[in-house]
Amino acid sequence: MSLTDSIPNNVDLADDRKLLRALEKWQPNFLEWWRDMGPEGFQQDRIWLRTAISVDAKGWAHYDYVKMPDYRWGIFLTPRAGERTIGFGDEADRDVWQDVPGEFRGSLRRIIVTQADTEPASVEQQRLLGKTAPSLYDMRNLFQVNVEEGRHLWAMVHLLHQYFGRDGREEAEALLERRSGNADKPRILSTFNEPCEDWLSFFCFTMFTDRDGKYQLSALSESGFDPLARATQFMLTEEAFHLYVGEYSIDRVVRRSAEATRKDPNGDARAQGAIDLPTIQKWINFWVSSAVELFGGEISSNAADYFAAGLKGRHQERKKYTDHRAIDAIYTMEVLEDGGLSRQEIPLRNAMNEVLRDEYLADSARGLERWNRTLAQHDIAFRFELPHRRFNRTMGMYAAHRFDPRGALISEAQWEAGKSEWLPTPEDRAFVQSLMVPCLEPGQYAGWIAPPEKGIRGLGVDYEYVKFDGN
Ligand code: BYC
Ligand code: FE
Ligand code: FE
Repeated sequence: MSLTDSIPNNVDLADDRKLLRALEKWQPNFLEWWRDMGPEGFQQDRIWLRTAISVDAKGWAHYDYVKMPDYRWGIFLTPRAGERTIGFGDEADRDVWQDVPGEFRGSLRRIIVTQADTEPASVEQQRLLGKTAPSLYDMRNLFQVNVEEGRHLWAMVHLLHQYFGRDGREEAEALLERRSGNADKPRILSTFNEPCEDWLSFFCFTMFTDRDGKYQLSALSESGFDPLARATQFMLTEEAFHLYVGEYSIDRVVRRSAEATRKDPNGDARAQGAIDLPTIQKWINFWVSSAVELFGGEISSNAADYFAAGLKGRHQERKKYTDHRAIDAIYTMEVLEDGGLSRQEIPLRNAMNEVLRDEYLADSARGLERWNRTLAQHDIAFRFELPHRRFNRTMGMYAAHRFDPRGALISEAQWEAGKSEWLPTPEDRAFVQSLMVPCLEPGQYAGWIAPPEKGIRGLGVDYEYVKFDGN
């Protein structure tokens, strides 16, 4: 099979010898990275997976059993809809760029590398989870997410190779060399160095960290650099499933927790082998507060520069906004002053990280409401609360002080007294870990999670999503 066959694409790879050669050199290194740092075990098993094969909205994906190293990681750009102009910033209304403008080369490279780095990082973080999968259905979903994050890496590496010359090729190599959580060569962004060692963490990751992905990709899909806009637009089609895995799987955990709470004479879900609701809340607090950091500083000249240059817009910039220049507009935020919080007006362009974080938090809150409806249906009084954006920060202007989950300024002593109520303790982690036993018969589900109501694409919940014929 020729390389052009093994890389499904709509970027005319076969006609671009130089690009083809560059990707040909990178591909074996990617595969080596996948074998070393991708899902441990299961590489010779057949997984029922979705593969992107075109950009046709009605039929872009193919579903079949595939061994993960044989997955066909492709390169797809959403087709251009007519002539496009830059949607925002100082360059608004000019033609979009088909090549990298010299003056923005450094910024663009940095944005693309940062985006790219998160994709393999997440695969590394999740690489041991297959061993404790609560069902074949869940295992398949994990691997589906993993191979697609691999494709997202390909999408960004394609841009680096095609538009950034030698620098781009070097960055593409470096993306395979950094390692999540490694002290000497860590991944770029904080959350992507956090361990993700249990399935509740995986579901929180896909709910909250992949959701940062959704909003960052959405902001980049507005970009004046057309190839980036089109690449990220297509990535968003895959992203929807990752978010579904997070939101729906947590709903299943919540359902089981609610049932167990009702069933136990003392209302103790743990005694019934389920995860109790306060523990789930702690996981939410941890992963939300970690994901919130990924939006960058509240007041950011980087963000202002990216917006001014037309590189990174707002979520649904073209659809939702009318003032695309945002020159005179202001954003009011609470800043720390004289040991307290006070409202301050910030030039909107410098607050673009905060604008995106607002969208993110509102969307996350919607997810919590859904789980709260599940609790209400089970006659449980407990309600999940989204932690405040100021809670548990290590970066940005709120990092200098302590805040409780509702955003109130508290002392170090209050923080020390409260934190074991708010965040996972070693005991909580040990408990959740104790539930992580593999459950690998078709149709069987671990006791801490309710089975899904339906399987993937009309298949049953008892379908053999993974065939163990490799080991
Ligand atoms: N960790 O002006 P500031 C996804 C750095 S997720 C470490 O505050 P800026 C996915 C920053 O680089 C989406 N460092 O921030 C999800 C800067 O460094 P320098 C990923 C951080 O630049 C799940 C300094 O702090 N995509 O796709 O406006 C599975 C101050 O910069 C962090 C993107 O992120 C952090 N959390 O905004 C798989 C899109 N935050 O200049 C995949 C591309 C900030 O001092 N990235 N810093 O060296 C960007 O647009 C921006 O770089 C950021 C940061 C939004 C990340
Ligand atoms: Fe991704
Ligand atoms: Fe994702």
